Amino acid sequence: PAIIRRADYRVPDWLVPDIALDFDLDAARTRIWSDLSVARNGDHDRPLRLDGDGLVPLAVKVDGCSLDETEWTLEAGALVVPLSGATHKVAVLVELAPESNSKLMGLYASGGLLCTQCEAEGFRRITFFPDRPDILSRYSVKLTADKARYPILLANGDPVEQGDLEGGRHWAQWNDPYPKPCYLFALVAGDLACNADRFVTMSGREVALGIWVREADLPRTDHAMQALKNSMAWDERVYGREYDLDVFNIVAVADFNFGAMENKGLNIFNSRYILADPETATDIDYDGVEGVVAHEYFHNWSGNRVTCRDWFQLSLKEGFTVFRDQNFSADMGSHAVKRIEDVRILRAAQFQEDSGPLAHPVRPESYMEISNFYTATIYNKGAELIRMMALMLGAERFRAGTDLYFDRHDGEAATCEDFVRAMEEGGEIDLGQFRRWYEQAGTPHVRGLLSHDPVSRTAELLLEQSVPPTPGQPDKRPMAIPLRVALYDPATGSHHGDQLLMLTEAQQRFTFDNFASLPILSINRGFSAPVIVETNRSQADLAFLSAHDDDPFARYEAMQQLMVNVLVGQVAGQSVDVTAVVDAVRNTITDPLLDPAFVAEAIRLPSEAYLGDQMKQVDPDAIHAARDALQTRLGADLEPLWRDIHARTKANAFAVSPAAKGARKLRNVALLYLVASGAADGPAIAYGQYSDADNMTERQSALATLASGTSPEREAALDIFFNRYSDDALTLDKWFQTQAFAFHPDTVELVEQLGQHRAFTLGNPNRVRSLYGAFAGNQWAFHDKSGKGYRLVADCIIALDKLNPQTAARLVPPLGRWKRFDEGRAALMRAELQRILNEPGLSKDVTEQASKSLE
Ligand code: B3K
Ligand code: ZN
Repeated sequence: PAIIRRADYRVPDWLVPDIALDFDLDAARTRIWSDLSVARNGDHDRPLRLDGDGLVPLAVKVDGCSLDETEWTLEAGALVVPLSGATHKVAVLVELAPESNSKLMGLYASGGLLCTQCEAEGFRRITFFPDRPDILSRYSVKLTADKARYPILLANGDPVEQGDLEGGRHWAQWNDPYPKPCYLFALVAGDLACNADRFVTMSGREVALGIWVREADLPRTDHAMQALKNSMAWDERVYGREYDLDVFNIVAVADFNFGAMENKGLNIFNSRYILADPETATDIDYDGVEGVVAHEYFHNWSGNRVTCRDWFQLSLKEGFTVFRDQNFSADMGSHAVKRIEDVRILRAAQFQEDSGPLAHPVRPESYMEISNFYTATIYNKGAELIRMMALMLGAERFRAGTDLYFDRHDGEAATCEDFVRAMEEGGEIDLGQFRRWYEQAGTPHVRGLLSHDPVSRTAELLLEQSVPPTPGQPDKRPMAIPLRVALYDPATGSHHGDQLLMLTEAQQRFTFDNFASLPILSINRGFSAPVIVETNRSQADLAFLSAHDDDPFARYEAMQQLMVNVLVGQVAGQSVDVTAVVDAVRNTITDPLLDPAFVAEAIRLPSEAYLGDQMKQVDPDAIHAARDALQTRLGADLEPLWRDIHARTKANAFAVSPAAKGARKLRNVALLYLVASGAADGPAIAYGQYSDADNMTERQSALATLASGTSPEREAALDIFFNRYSDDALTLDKWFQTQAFAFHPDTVELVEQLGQHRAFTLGNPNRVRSLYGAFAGNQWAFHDKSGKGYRLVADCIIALDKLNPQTAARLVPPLGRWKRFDEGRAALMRAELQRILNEPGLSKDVTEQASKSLE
């Protein structure tokens, strides 16, 4: 497949200021007339080239006259029409069969609905069009369909008119006054019920809000609606940005390749990010709904009003919008806990990506298939870049920068460089060296060595940085790294203030006056930079910080590092002192001043994958054994405390408040330790929690705890869960996921059986991710040294690629981490990648991921 390069960007040959679309909708046969007004862009004689993917033009007209088949050509799917003048009208008729579109890109059917997904390149599967984000057009869309089957007809923008037709058909006309790239086009037709509400913007405009779902799901939409209204108010308050159409609609669909899509005025969501009620949604699900609703809403400005010039600029909208949704969620709940959660995700997904064969810069230089670049690097590392700029600028200048960005580029297709320049000008700061964050892949390593000179009573911090080589980038230059630090005086137990150090050289020294003795280093507070920090801090220093650091992230981090040191030491066969960890956990759970949600985060053991990341070579079995043993030890040593917490956090009635969520989080961790302790009544207590719970958070957590054991309660709870939710696809996903994630000795065999289960299907991406996605994230099971885990995932990739290449490609990266494992495992992983690549007719999506993964 061809490689697309950022350096090859050229302005479009033809612009399309206006497009009128006329859909005659039907699941088996949809006919679409598109009418484009096209304008030659610049002085050239090149023909009009309209991208198409799997389309056949049934009729082509130029300025009202039909062309015969000699007057246009099809080149690599694209319709090429020579034109003589400066402007023309071009009309094309195509026909589609949405019900047989299993890729879920373009126009497809999901559970009786017809809906679309266009980002990144799905519009070319609907009609012939220059499918690139720097072509902005005004859309007018007419939808016609059978009224009984498709009573609701929605598209972007504002509704204009509608009417009935003979033969039980009806139509609706929608116009979107804001020029937009075609990836933001959307339509939905179906039998949908509406949760209707309203919002009055800061300038007094009334907006009709609608969340559209199947009738039966209506009671599960209130949380999403509240999140939407909160988001609208937040963007006005924090960024001064208000909504700009008369209606804002969200539709939930069951079959969706990812989370949701920010189509102008008509967001389309994976139903798992809309539907929530206590019976079926965990607190994590509730937070997911809130965060994704906000994310898609915020795109209205960061993505839609200001869009991307080309797909290499994807992080312009995604990094910034993730940053915005993270801060929104923090404002809705706890800043400390949200930051810990976000860093955990960054480390789990992005750090792994950045250290493997698929590492790429936040602004990539090339791709084969753009769908493969909706990555943790573009999204989460991209958000960290914005966060660093916001930190360096300070709140006021950052706002001046974003105001300038939105005002200067409103209605345009912009670049990452445009954003950085707006930050520089609005924020009056030089970001010259900082731009390397967009260019260089790889997670920077920072070493911090603190020393003390009793004569001058000064402390000196020596900081060294290096960025590891990544594919295509063997040599790296130093980055501009903002590090928040504080030095604790062990005598007083306090520090002299938090400072922002800018590390810009490969090696740099910072001195601090007035220290009678060696202070304790608190570094990268708040996770001010997305880097890996190594220090010469002792276990005692970490224990001190785990009890006293006034930056909650640094406090959490000290605790985690304390645990990492013990576990990594054990895996390496060293004799290590576990009591420091036991003491630190005891201190944390008995500190009455701490937020229970924070406590729950701090006392959780680092994941097996994270522990693997700290080692030269990952030893999945040794890691599992060490972590399991420490969990048992903590469980047993602190057993009365876990019992007490578990009993004390039992609520009388369900609420979604931050306090209630925090209590549940802590209760679930207490249950985990209590069961891990080996106490005879552990499984019975877990089963009791499962049976008594009035909410999914406690029920699912109890199920997960049981699923990792071999008690009789395990089977009982899994059966009850299956029978209770077998009609509810979203909830049944949890049944698959819980088993795929479990630390059970037979997980590989269980996953193999679940892949054959009557309730399993490759047709639904959520179901695939619940089973194989979750399993590939279960380090111990997936990396079973038999290689069976690798084979299961490769089999799934091969089968799924024939239906849905985008979702198949997302399962490839775990197999690409072979360099991190022993030779035996590495050979097995490589063999599976090779087997995938040998498959005839493999998609571009999977080809790119698998071939890069083998390098
Ligand atoms: N912009 C979409 C993602 C589209 C993914 C296409 N493969 C959702 C989001 O980031 O908000
Ligand atoms: Zn997004």
